[in-house]
Amino acid sequence: MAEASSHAPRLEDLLAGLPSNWGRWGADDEVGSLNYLTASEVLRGIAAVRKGALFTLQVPLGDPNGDPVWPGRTQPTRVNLLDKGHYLCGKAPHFPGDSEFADDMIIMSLQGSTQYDALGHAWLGDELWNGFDAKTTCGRMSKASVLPIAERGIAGRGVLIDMARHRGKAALDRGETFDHHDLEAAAKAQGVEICKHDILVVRTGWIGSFYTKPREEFFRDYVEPGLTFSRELVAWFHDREIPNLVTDTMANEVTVDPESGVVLPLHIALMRNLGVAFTEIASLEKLAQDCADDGQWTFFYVAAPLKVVGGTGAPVNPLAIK
Ligand code: UVW
Repeated sequence: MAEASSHAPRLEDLLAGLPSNWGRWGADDEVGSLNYLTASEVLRGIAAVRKGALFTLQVPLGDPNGDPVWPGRTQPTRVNLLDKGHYLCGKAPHFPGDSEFADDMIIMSLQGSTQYDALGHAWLGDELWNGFDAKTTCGRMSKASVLPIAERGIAGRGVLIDMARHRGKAALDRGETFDHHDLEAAAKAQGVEICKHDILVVRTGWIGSFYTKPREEFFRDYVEPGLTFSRELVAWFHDREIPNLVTDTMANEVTVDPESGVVLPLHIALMRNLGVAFTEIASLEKLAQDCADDGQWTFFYVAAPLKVVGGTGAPVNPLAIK
């Protein structure tokens, strides 16, 4: 994976003077911009449902052919603990009535599938979201873990911006960037508006390409396409009060900001400072095709990651209901 240039500015300098939501929902808040998703926003989401079509947005987990996992993180490993073979070998428990069972377990990075990041997953200096001490991450996250997000759940109006389709590509290229102007232009071309408090779902085609490209090619010198940092982009997210950013990439932003050379600055500017919830590795191909077919780019988005105590993130299978 590409690393930050030695000439890259310090993030603290790059982000100086930009908006922050720390304290906005109280000193103890651990769910950040999800607070924008009030009951009326849930009803606005439900009002987007037109035909009752369901789309599940998680990628398959534990695929024997490999999962799209950030380089350096381990592939999910699912292991059978009990199956018919155990019964054939006489190594399975016998239950009165003779019923038989299969059991298994999975070992995985909590960021190793479609997932919600905890707001405390990325920090700067000694502080995470809302000013919590970075030492609260030691051992397990005792502040701004994924648990409060999981306890809360997420529901609202989702809007899909298909950046790949807008640029006439199956998938954006390695390192290809876009910003809020591009999001607005794509929305206009799609005939949809990105409204205040919308759950912003952006398709790049990148995770889709994992399933069509040779794996060595997909992972070579790993650099993802994605949103790119600018001060105006951060202000745009702040003004629109975007609660949740969902993309079909592993990190929701271009891996290395081409202007500054900083790695993943939006994890700090949006997640840590504004409290925007990040949902990554979403599977958007079927939803995007349906939206292109019927011209309806909005839907009821609903999700709840697993309630992992102290987790830095947790797998999720969001639903888009049109
Ligand atoms: C990285 O940490 C690289 O990305 P994510 O937000 O998936 O955890």
